[in-house]
Amino acid sequence: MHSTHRSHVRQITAACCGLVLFAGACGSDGADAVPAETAAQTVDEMEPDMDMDMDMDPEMAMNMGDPDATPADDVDDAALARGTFVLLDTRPQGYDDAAGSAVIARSPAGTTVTVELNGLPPNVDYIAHVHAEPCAPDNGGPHYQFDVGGSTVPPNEIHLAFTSDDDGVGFMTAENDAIAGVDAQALVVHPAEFLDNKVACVDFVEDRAGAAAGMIDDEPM
Ligand SMILES: [Cu+2]
Repeated sequence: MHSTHRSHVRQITAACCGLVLFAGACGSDGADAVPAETAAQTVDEMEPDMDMDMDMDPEMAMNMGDPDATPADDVDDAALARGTFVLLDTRPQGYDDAAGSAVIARSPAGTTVTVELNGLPPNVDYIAHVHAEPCAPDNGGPHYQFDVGGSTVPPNEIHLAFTSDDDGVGFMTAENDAIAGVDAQALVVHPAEFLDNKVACVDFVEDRAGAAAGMIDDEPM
């Protein structure tokens, strides 16, 4: 089931690399005095740089999610909490059929969050965040932060960036090295272009009550 979703979802990282490659190719073509053979060589020489960029990028890409990461409900030795999306009044038009679920796994390896949605408008970019309050009454309240008052981007917050596919399906998993506290209570999905138009919210409910607190207590300091 997950793999089906994965294959549908556009990989933002791949799209970015494509853009970089395209820009590089344009640069080479622009130098029209360069013989074809040399131009080809130039492209070959670019590849090590590209690989280097890709080696440097994964941490950043990982922070916003990786569709191929182990989904939260498959994480070993995890305390799991999950829920289904409730539509929010702040949603734009066209979202009445949006539905899905989100799972958060706290394990000795840290935190994994997986989101699955269907019924979305196709080919739209989304951002989901873990929020620090329940869905009601304040649509999840502020973003969950490991260090409250600290950085507003990952890894201090948990963000998932994804794009709905042609069928309106969205899927993403994000990992974090730290174990999220009990205040990581909800997940909210926003259109990337209109962050205030919160679409839907999940209240995380533990599979086994108290398991998350136990995992947090056991985290080595
Ligand atoms: Cu949010």
